[in-house]
Amino acid sequence: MDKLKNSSLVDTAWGRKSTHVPVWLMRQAGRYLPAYRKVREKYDFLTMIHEPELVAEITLQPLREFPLDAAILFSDILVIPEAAGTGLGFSESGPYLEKPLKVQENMKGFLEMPPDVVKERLDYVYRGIRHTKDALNADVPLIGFAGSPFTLFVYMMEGSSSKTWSSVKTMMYHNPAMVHAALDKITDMVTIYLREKIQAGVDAVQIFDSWAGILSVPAYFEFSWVYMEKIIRNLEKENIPVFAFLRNFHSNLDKIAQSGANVISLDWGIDLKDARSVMGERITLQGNLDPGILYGSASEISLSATHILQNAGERHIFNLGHGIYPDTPVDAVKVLVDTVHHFTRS
Ligand code: 1CP
Repeated sequence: MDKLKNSSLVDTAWGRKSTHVPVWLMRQAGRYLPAYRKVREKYDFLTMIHEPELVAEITLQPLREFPLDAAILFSDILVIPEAAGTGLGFSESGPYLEKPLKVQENMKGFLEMPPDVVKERLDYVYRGIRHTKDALNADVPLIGFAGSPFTLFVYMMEGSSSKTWSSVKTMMYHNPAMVHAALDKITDMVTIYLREKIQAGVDAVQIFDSWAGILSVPAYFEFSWVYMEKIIRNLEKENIPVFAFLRNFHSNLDKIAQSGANVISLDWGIDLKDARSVMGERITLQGNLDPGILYGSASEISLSATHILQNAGERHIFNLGHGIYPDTPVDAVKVLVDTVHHFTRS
């Protein structure tokens, strides 16, 4: 495994000068790519994330199409719940957990579980990382990731996406002590998991708080952000950049900027100029193109991307505000990556 050579992504994350604005895309490995769909015809999703050779292959696919500045490991945030005994299935409408924690006995079993089950049971992920690093050019960093404790808790309680999140909210507002006990356990699991991923070779980690936006502002700080901060602190000594992605949460960004994360990734609900003005210059911002703009014309894509590039400030990693949609035209992604790479600040 070669050591990572000069990377614009890692440099920008640490606030060092870089020759260009780095760009990668959330869900860059996925269904919009014909090469992905071809593999997917042969294997189901769960087999694909469990097989290290397939993980490496799919992680590399988008880099063969576009000169992206990072690879993100092909995997899923739901591997932690699976390792914690919830079971993981995949249907037409997406992934689901077979034994959600809203069932009392399942919660009891979970709270008694040692957090280091994520070491052995997720060995296939760490093997996938080693395979991928062997196949990846030495100048392209590999991003590892996990779901935030709250986002994982939401899936673990409900079993799948929900409109009202009634199981989660009922427990939050009736038995907050139990919610905090579960969040503490997930925080320990995520910490151990990310340390193992770093050990296996990832060059940066992103924590996905995809369900941040379902909470009120005070509830967000009580049930999610404290645990994000704890993980960020736990990873301080690892000496690799930590990214935090918050979906649909744009409040108290001055406080969010103080967490110790190197990079805060935001969705398109806020202009990065506004985010920058409250967060200051000493943090890297990532984002935040509406993935729906990739349905637009080449000139619209360039114009929208340039607006973001001009407003984000020096410390900026270009990305979408959330994952790329499965029916995105491949040519639109080419236009986007080219626009970012040709941009020079005036
Ligand atoms: O082929 C298929 O049908 C599978 C689709 C798919 C893919 C390609 C899923 C199911 N997961 C993934 C890969 C994935 N998931 C990656 C790979 C690396 C990359 O970005 O290229 C990553 C980082 C994730 C992370 C993930 N999974 C998140 C956090 C990011 C986000 O989108 O907010 C979440 C919430 C999940 C759960 C999940 N897995 C898959 C789906 C469709 C979902 C969403 C379920 C739902 O809430 O309805």
